[in-house]
Amino acid sequence: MLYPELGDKLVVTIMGACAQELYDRGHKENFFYLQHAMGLASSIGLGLALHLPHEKIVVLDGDGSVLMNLGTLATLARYRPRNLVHVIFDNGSLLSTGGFDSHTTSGITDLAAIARGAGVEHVAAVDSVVAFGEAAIEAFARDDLSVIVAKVAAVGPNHYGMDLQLPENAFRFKRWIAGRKP
Ligand SMILES: Cc1ncc(C[n+]2csc(CCOP(=O)(O)OP(=O)(O)O)c2C)c(N)n1
Repeated sequence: MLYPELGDKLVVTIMGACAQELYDRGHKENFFYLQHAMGLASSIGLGLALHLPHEKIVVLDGDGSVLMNLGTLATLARYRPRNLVHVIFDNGSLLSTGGFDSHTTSGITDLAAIARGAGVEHVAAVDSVVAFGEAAIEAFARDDLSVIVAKVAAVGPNHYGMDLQLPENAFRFKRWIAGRKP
């Protein structure tokens, strides 16, 4: 559902299932898959958003990754980039490394509540495809920081691997940005 909307935006994903699913849909030069640095996709997204105010930045994140860098939500709220959409796919699991339960399992930790408490004004918590689509459309149209926490099943791709290493992805992503007209 998201993929057709991402062609003109800077997209940063976490590693693992999220990156693989986007890559398998068809890589684009405006996609950056942040390998290894668990939790920091939204921090990279914040840097991009602040320095490229004319671009729309989309971060595709996971619950385990956000839990590893919870301070990111407070930092996002503090700097409030108007051009950043932070999507957290909350599958309650560290799916990419074997499917261990995360703290959001069984309703223990509520990431949307944490985002609101951190000071993010526009937070959507969704658990259906339709509600997700509506939240995404609103967030892309909104001229303000948006966080979407989407409850999803802990189901991922049946394979991992990309013909694109992190440094090459980073160089090409940077070139794509440089080639954009302000
Ligand atoms: C600091 C650090 N610890 C552990 C890992 C190993 N690791 C890679 S992906 C992942 C799970 C990510 O979970 P989540 O963000 O919920 O995404 P999901 O895999 O469920 O899509 C882990 C533990 C890592 N890359 N970095």
